[in-house]
Amino acid sequence: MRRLALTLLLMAALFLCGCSAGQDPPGATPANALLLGFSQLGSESAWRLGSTRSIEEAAQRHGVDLMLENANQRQEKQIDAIRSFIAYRVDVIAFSPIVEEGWDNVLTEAKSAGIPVILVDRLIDTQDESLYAAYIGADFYQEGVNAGEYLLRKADELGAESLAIAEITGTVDSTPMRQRQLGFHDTLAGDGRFHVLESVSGDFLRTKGKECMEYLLEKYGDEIDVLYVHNDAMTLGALEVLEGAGLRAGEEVVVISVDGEQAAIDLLIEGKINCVVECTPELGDMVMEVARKLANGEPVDKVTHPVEEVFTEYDDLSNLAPRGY
Ligand code: GYE
Repeated sequence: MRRLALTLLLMAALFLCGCSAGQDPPGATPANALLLGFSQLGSESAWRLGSTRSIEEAAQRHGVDLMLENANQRQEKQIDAIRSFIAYRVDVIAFSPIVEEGWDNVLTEAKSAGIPVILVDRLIDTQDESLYAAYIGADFYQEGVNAGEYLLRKADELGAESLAIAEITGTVDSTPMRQRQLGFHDTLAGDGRFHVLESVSGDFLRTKGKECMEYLLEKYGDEIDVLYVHNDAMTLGALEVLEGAGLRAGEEVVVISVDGEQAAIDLLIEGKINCVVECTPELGDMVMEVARKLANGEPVDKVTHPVEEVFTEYDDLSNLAPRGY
């Protein structure tokens, strides 16, 4: 009798969740799925929105259960999110660190709890490399080199003897800001044709890119020959100001941007931007693959860079596929 009641109960439960034993309902992650905690740093740009979407879609594709927290540009909120993932005992933690410093304590806690950590998109500055298992993200130094190499070619084509550069950087102390700056400056160093008027931070935000451009234009006026901007969002803001001042972007001012979002590619084709260095937000699949290996105790590569391109005014972009971000 007891057995019959149990069987009936089980059948009712299976009926209610609409599935048969051993199968999961379509679209649901299996009960024993890998649980990944991901702390996104914010929503500051189309790139960042593309990054969040890439992680969400890849988690679905790979049957990974995702706990996603958005820190709205605040490091303390990222640290809180990582602590909550540890308390929840997720299988793997991934996060995009807003700045490089200040992670040792919370990552030591993750290490003590035996939870592997993946750095996504940006790096951290630490003496203890064992605090993270893997980094998946761009080679930002190379992106800066790519921007510099384009400018060398442009200067040659123009036959320019002297070019004054204004730089709008990303978030101070973040990896892309530091490395995009370094790669660019190193590439031009020693070539007497170039000098940097000033570098100001626009925090990767369109509104701040606009403010920076207002400041630069007021201070340097038409002295500015080249504008190097660390992301497309800030470039879009800066272009509003240049155009408002009657300056022809792409002609009177050479504009170099980074990311490769659709809006920037459209402006490159229109001739208002001269060079867009690609940085892809499509890291989701790589993150899920590495998370799976870590959860299984398998070895992983410490560093994985996606393949990235450079788009310039010298290229035929008529067949470029839609960017998706
Ligand atoms: O270039 C920018 C975003 O970390 C690579 O962050 C990322 C940068 C990207 O806000 O648009």
